[in-house]
Amino acid sequence: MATEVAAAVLEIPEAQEAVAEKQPHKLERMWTFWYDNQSKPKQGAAWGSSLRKGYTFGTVEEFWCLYDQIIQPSKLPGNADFHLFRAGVEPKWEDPECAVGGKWTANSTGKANLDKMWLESLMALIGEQFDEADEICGVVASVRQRQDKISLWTKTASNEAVQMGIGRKWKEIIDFNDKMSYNFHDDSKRDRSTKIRYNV
Ligand code: MGP
Repeated sequence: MATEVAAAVLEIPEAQEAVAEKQPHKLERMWTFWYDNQSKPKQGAAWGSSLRKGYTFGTVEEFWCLYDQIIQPSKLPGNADFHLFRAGVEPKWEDPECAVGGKWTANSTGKANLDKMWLESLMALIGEQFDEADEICGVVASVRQRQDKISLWTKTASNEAVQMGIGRKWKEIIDFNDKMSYNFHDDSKRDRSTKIRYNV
């Protein structure tokens, strides 16, 4: 019986469409949400001890389901971070994929702007909008007393041409009109007031 139905479905174009519509839309790669709430740090706790791994997904449908359920970065407490990273890559300088990398940072001009830049970035990542997609490690939304921000982590900091290409593209995607700067994680490890290596 099942084979008959399957055969019928295969012969009727409308039925084929209906079946196709029910299939989840697979993404090019898998992605993982992470969350770090450092609003009440435990005394003496090492950096990363409050970092939590969230859901991993691989379809458009799962993405929207998760996006609808997680709160927006604008609602996060101070000193919290939201991350979306390629599955298998941890949002840490110590991860082998990030070790010689760096990040572009866009300071937010307000909470609504933070949410908008976050969503645009998520869609750009899962939709593989960057030519140098393999260079992208992930994106982080950070709520800070001084100024909220979004950072795009990339893999090979020393490759200026690639990073400039990514920076320009990201700026366009999030519709960012201010200057955006790039830092090497290696510099951040050494010194908190990190050097700006590139600008777009
Ligand atoms: P941050 O939160 O990335 O910078 O790093 P921010 O937001 O400019 O600084 P803040 O003070 O406003 O939060 C802040 C500090 O956290 C760094 O100086 C490091 O001490 C530590 N840190 C951050 N990251 C992303 C890492 C990491 O990946 N690994 C380690 N070991 N420490 C980190």
